[in-house]
Amino acid sequence: MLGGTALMGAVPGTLPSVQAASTATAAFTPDLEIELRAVHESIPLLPGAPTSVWRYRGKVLNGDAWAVTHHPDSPLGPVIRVHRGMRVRIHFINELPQPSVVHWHGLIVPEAADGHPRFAVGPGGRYVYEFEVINRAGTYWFHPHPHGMTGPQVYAGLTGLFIVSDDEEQALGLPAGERDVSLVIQDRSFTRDNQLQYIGSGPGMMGMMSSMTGFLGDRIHMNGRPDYMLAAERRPYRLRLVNGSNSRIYKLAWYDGTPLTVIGTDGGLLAAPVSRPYVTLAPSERIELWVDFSSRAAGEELNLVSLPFVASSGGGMMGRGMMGGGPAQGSAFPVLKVRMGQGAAVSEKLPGKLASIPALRPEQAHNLNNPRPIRVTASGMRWSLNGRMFEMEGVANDEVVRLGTTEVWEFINEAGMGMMGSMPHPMHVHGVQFRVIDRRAHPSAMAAWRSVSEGYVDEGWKDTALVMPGERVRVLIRFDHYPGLFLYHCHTLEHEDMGMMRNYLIKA
Ligand SMILES: [Cu+2]
Repeated sequence: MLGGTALMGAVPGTLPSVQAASTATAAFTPDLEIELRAVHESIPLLPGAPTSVWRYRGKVLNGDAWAVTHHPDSPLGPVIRVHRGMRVRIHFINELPQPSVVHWHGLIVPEAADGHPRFAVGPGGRYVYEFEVINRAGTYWFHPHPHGMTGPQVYAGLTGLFIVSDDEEQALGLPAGERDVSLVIQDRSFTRDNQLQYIGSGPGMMGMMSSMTGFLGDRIHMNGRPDYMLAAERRPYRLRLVNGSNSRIYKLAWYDGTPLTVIGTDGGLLAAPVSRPYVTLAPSERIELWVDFSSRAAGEELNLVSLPFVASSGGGMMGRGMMGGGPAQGSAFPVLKVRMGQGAAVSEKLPGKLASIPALRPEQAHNLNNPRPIRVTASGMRWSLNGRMFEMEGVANDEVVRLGTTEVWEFINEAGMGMMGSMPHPMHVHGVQFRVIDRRAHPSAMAAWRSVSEGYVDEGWKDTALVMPGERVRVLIRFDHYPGLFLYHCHTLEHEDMGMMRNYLIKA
């Protein structure tokens, strides 16, 4: 049921033996203990019949009750809030009719707690996650990661946030409480009887298309709701934007052209704020904005939109939005409405320096002049990496890194699929936060690249880098925490489910 466990291409004798954790460890003393259930529920989302969803329900067993909150009337999972240094134990209970496992996206946790698909538990199964929060303050999230079923499970509603704070961040006095708003952006399509419509990768023409382009819905949900509106005071806000969509990339901008002030990326706050005309946000990426609503008029309405962009090079058949009937990748549409309140305007200053970012220089890499290539390839009608598909425990000789070393990896997106041309692929690496060194676009793909590149925010720590058609992205990664078998993959969930994922081994 969980796929093969063949050791094809494995490095003999190097696979670590990891005890799948079904019970708590006596030696681990948690500061926060949570129960997290994946359940089936019916929720009223649209007028008429309720919508059947799968969702996470969280509950604090031991620790501060404020650490877990739920969005009202939403299928979105809980927001878990922790402080850096806390030790967390999470009891996952799978009440779904199929296997699942939880990945803590962006968090650096031990191998057994990372949500590798080989640790998926079946219906009724349990898994205990134990880890210390060593990440910087930032916006992280969690979602299922069972092999071949991540796309449909996330789409059904299984998504939650994991927000980390730390002393340095709290000393900044950034907007807090009601003015610290997390926003999960997802696209969805519905059947006529209000049920979520999903075309996963599978047999037939539609399945084949979905496995190539990824699933694209026809309406935007914010924090799980189709009708979300942010009622804001005329004061500065901290907006944490999370792209929780299966495949859709957003090019986010204020409709009136106001530039965006970016203060954070996947791995936390930037050293200093940066300004962008728009931000490009691929599946699983996060961007934190500081938005000053104090200059807005009482009652004014603001619109955050996704601007059009060129999503493919080559034939460009993917431009037609065949999947789910939704607008094509790169189409324009409204994303979020913000309405100003009637209260008095209050201005605040954004600090010019936000965080001290640990130095990581390309010269520290042992392979600066010989980057490890991660090449997007097409194997038949499926996307693959370096010509290989996912193998549950398979890891090749060139997928082994040494604990304590720094490397340059180069994501290379030059392959096309005939009429489909080539496509954007957001590349995610588990077990690390990395820095983007540079990006280069092939002359034949400049139209696509130029249509999004001003929205890249590479100044901070990342765990996912969008690689556009014809683009090469070099990233700098230090493997300095936990040894073990971790994943790297495309975060277009239909690509990942079809095998655009590989293990890599951090060898102690
Ligand atoms: Cu992909």
